[in-house]
Amino acid sequence: MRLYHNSLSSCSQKVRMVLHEKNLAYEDKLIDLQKGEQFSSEYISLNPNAVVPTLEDNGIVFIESTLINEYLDDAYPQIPLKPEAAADKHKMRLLCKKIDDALHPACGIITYAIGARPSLLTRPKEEVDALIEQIPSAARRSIRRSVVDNGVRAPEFRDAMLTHRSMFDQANELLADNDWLMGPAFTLADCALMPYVLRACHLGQNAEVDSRPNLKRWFDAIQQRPAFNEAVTKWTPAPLIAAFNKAGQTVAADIDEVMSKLP
Ligand SMILES: N[C@@H](CCC(=O)N[C@@H](CS)C(=O)NCC(=O)O)C(=O)O
Repeated sequence: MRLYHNSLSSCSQKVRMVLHEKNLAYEDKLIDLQKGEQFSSEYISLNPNAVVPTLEDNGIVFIESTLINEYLDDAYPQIPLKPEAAADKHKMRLLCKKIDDALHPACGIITYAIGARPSLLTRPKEEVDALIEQIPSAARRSIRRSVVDNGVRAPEFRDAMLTHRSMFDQANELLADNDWLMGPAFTLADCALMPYVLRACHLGQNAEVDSRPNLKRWFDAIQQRPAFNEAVTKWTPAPLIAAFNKAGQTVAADIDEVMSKLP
């Protein structure tokens, strides 16, 4: 099995978490997103969306992190990470779909607006423009431009923060009577949400987690799992996280102002 991934990418963290929870061995190939390695013709022939992760198993290529995790759970069922009942599986998939459809793009926005922007602004504008120009989807290109140009004052930023808040509220409720999102058992849904809670903290938004006690308890518990260390901690570059956190402190007052405005 070979995983094409990036150390900090949320979707890569989510797949690595499942691989380690299931004790599955894999080779890995790092894709440097800041250098634009995702746009190489060799990589695009594996993943036409020019995003990580991509998994190769038995000569077959799998893309889309949620579907990769479903594949892993079906192909390697020894340590199951899905609930048993069909209706519970649907409930889990609905939550994973919401994370993919709403939270993932919102996370890209807050990551670029807070964390990645300061270093992008030190690079020649033509170089950054050329990088953005290669994003295959016009909608994603336009959001990326807006966020790199305007940071937390980009019109997309406020909505992205509100999406995080509403998703974190939903998780906090689900966790009121349960250790894990789908009940007493740890599932793919926990692996799916974890990277976004982690990213909010890396970007200095810890208050979004600390103010939701059930979510905080869940996040503390997931960080104690051996798989978290293998899938996340070992891949997390401390200097970059320190820079993200500092960037979060620098724009804290701007974020407060943007978030306090009426819609
Ligand atoms: N729906 C895709 C999304 C993958 C995705 O957006 N990956 C990001 C990193 S988390 C990426 O590769 N971005 C490349 C870029 O920003 O150019 C999945 O779940 O695999």
